[in-house]
Amino acid sequence: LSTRASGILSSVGISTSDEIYGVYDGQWKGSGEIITSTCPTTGEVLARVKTASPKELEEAVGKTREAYKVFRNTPAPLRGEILRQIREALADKRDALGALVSLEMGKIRTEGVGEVQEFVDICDYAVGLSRMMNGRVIASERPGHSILEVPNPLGVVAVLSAFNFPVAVYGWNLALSLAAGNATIWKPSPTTPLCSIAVTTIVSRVLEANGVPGAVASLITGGKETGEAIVASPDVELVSFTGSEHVGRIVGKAVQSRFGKSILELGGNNASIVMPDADLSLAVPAVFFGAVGTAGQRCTSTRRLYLHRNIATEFLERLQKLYGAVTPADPLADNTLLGPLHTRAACDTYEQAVQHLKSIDAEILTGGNRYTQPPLDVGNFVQPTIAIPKSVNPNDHIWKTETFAPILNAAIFDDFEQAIEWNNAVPQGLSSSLWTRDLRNLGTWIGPSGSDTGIVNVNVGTSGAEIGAAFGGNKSTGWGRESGGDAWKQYVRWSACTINFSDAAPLAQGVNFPA
Ligand code: UN1
Repeated sequence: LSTRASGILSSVGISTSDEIYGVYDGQWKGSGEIITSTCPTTGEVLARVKTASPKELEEAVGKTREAYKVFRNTPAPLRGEILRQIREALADKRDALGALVSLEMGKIRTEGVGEVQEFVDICDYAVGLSRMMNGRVIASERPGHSILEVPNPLGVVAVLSAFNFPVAVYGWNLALSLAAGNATIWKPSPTTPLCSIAVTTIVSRVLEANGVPGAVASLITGGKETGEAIVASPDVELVSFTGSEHVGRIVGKAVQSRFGKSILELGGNNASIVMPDADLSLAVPAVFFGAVGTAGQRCTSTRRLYLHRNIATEFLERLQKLYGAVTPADPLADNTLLGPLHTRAACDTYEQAVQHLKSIDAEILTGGNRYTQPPLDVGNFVQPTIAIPKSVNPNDHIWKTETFAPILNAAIFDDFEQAIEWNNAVPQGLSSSLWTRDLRNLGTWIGPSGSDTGIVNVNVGTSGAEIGAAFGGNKSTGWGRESGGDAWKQYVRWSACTINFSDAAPLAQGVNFPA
């Protein structure tokens, strides 16, 4: 193991020798298949992780259920106190964990650290929530009656997370789930097991120190079969899945067929619209970050750019300048803005998308190639790309497909209504962003005839949402909501309780039924 990698692994408490356990349900274990964690920058194998055998998986689900039965009786503010300690423990390791994200996933260091910060933020939020998950008292139509709406813990929450946010998305789910009194089982992406092991090590220590069963936050690394078994398990009340539309469709159906609950965070195909009155000194760098940041691997990444004819030439010139100055490099190094794609397969997908653009005679303004020369050839490096497809028809493959790579497709519009129509015409509905200083455009954009996405920004790029509002997308993005806002309400089971404290027992709606 390189000193670069071993330093980071030891700083987060991961053993740098032999094979390591990838399962935790109160105890660390793993006697199933081995998965490897590979550094996307250097190609070096970072660790070999022992995943759950089918029997261990069954056991872990059982232990998580048992843990829930204990934890649901812990008063919510005490659960909040445990979350506060988890927050402190994470914040202590913010830089080390951030570096691990950068090492294993490939995003640049500041974004890795930012992701841990996002977990810290949602813990703060959930600490507050633990004293505010209020039910309601409703006026009854019957004398001497009261109606309550009572939130109780839901059960076991499975979190199936993706490689691109290997820490924060779990954090959103864990924090709300714990505040609500549930137990979680985390099945991370098979390509980022180390991030999940490092996080679970931190969380489990806090749980154990508080005398809470560790299986309140279980971890099961593994591949497709492991995911399928968890999704199918009647012992899992809620499946929170982040990933592709293709897999999300399968997960959604499987959970629905057993009448479980699901939260789906699927594809994004996010557009920025730039109006002629926009402040380009803000809009150009924001589009640059949205499209090139995280090497285009956020579900919120900017993939479509709609420019008003009056500013299009100037905008593209300025944007191309920024693209021209980007040199891909080690994401852990200071000043790097562009790291590698996460896998080799992602480079192939990138190349196919560029090939397709060429086949439809799109103009490639910049980029379009993979880096095949040393030292970058050992990593998954590609050039950030801006293309101008000939067709502006949003139903064409190139506009309606999410490619998880730094490829930005641009088109020119003449009127705002046209741009909104293009924004809304794709299957996905995660994020969108309008650049304008005109209040009238703003009002239209956030109103009934405006953007149909779950995240609708103004003079803010498509990516990089804070945790305070609910995060999620509409249409084929899956309609799921996580993180802030009212998202916590999905992590509890609601009971409508009618209570009669009178000496009579009248029926509702005045129904007469003498006995
Ligand atoms: C994701 O890409 O799956 O808004 C989540 C953002 C981040 C979360 C992205 N806060 O870009």
